[in-house]
Amino acid sequence: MTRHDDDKQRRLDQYRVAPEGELTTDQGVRVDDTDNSLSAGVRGPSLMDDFHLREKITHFDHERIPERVVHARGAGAYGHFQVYRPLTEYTTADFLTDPSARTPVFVRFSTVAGSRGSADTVRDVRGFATKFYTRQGNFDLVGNNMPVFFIQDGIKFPDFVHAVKPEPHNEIPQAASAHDTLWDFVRLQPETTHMMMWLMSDRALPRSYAMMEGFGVHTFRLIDAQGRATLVKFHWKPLLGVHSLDWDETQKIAGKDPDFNRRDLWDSIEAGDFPEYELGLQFVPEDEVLEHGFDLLDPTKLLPEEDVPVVPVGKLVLDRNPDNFFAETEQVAFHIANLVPGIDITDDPLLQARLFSYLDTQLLRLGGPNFPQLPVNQPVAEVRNHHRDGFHQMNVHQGETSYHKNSISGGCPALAGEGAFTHFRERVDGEKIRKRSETFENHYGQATLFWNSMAAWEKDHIVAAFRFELGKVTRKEIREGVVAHLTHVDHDLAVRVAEGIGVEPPKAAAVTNHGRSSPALSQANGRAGTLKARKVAILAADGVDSGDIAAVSEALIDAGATCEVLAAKDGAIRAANGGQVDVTRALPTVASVLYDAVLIPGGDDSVHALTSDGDAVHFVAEAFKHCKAIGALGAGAGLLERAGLPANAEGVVTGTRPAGDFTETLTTAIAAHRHWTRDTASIPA
Ligand code: HDE
Repeated sequence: MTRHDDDKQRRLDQYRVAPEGELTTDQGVRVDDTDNSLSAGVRGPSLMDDFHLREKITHFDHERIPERVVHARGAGAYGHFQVYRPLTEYTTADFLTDPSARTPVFVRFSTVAGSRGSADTVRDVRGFATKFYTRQGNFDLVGNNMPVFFIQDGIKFPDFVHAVKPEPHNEIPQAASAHDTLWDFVRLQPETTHMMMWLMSDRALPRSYAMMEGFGVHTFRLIDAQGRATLVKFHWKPLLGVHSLDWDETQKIAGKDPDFNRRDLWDSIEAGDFPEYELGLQFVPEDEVLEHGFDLLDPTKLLPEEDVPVVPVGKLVLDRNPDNFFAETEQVAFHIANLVPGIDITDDPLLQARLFSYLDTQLLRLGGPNFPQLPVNQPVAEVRNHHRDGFHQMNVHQGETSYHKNSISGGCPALAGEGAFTHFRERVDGEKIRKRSETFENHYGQATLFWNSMAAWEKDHIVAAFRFELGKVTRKEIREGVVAHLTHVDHDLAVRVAEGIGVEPPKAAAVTNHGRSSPALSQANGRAGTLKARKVAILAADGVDSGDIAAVSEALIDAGATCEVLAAKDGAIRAANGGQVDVTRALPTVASVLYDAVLIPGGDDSVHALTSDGDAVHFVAEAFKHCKAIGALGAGAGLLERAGLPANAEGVVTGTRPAGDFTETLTTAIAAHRHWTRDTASIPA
């Protein structure tokens, strides 16, 4: 609280007239009716005298602020970060050198292309922006869930964003990259190829924000107490592992629950299943900037973990939902130039343009230069400077001086001494020139690396994604142009894509595949899954074996899952033993795409009813199509049969007793996330 806040509080307490909790105008005048306008007679015209009506409507008219030009759709959460050990050999940043410091953070996840009201599960990059409220000031790590970017130089950003956003003549399509202008951009801009491989991969369809990685993308610098720099790449590694949705599923979720990822984040935090990530760093000596087969200043390249390990240095926990979406998640203002002593930038030309853009965009979006005073943007470190006035100034500055140097206020605020932010002392010289560095060439090598690193099912998904996206492109020459790029990535990839989109498959490879791979890039090699944050649907009807439900759900809940009993109608159903089972949700209000797994308990009458319920049959068939674990006990197998599903397929678990083997096998099958190898949608080679 500032002195001004204290004074205000005292004034209010002293003179308080409206008993607490009563409705007032913005001027503090008590209001006794906010449902009926002041009018001349009960059926007469409304009157200008009604200052409450006018104030209420005027405020409402001005409720919206411009949405972010990119990353408009987002969800945020508070939490904390703690470093494992002092990283003093690399940096002076307090939050990275003091393991006892629990640094508060605010994280905003987002999609890039869609408008604020668009669906969460579209094919897109996800933003992963973290504001660390450190004792030395705010540090913002404004990253994405993919380690590379579409372009190398920030001057191309407006071109790229115009191409990916809905087309300007009819504003179609919303939050989708499957359209002519994006792919026209791609085919004329070979540097996008690597990122397009990521965008066509399952990384663009995260199961939840808690199950995706984050990356700083650019190379940054850590600066030690002697002013020496180490190049660094930032990574967030989710403790739940990296898992994705099925493409067909994402499109259906977009209709069934457009807030799917946002809701998951909110619900997980409310349930105490806090999303957790490790911060991982890749350290590279300053003089090795060109020693890893590419230029570390080029943001279209990644540093394979097999070449330079990602060292886990600390943990991020998201444990508190915001109180008000607008005040916090919408008004949070990230800026890549929010740096603290011990962390600095590099000359990556994409990063350099961002240094300008983020401050500029906040001035428009948040209406003036005082947005750092908004509660979500305020540092925990004290702010003292000569910035004054401007729109929405919240501070009542005291005293006569607002300039440096002054003698009237004793020279305050004084210049900071040791420990102040100092820019890395870097030698810079060169001709004034507009030219891409030759070290930024080779736009295909790492796209090939990514392709080579994928499991067979991941490759299938990438091919299917290219076919879907290019299949929506109306101009054949654009399709051909993209296939021509893909021939530089991998011949087989180019042929498979071409065959699906009516383009002549290339006869010969443009280049020989270099054969290198980076196993860490494949989700197949990721951290083993758990049941934490998994949702299991239990399909039931009158006559269900309540013992099956109780025993299996207890085991699954113990392992971290949430279980919901779904029946044709809400309320309760009758159990086979005469008891009652509470229904969590009515089947028609949900869909299998909103769950990770399905359990069909036994009970002849229950299963009989389910087999004649189209919703239930579709539910289990769709869960199978999306490669989810399905468990069926006793008569429950009858529903599998009715849906025409093989009871012996991978991830399908049947049994007679809700114990031992059955429960364990089902738990393992759910923890595996999906059984992609049984993917019925996989396309012909
Ligand atoms: Fe951003 N970006 N960006 N960006 N970006 C914005 O800032 C921009 C880039 C990223 O949740 C905007 O406050 C330019 C790379 C995230 O509030 C804007 C360039 C990466 C978020 C902007 C880039 C990002 C933004 C829109 C090329 C990954 C959401 C509203 C030079 C490393 C932050 C805003 C949030 C938001 C500009 C490239 C990530 C317009 C000019 C590369 C996660 O300032």
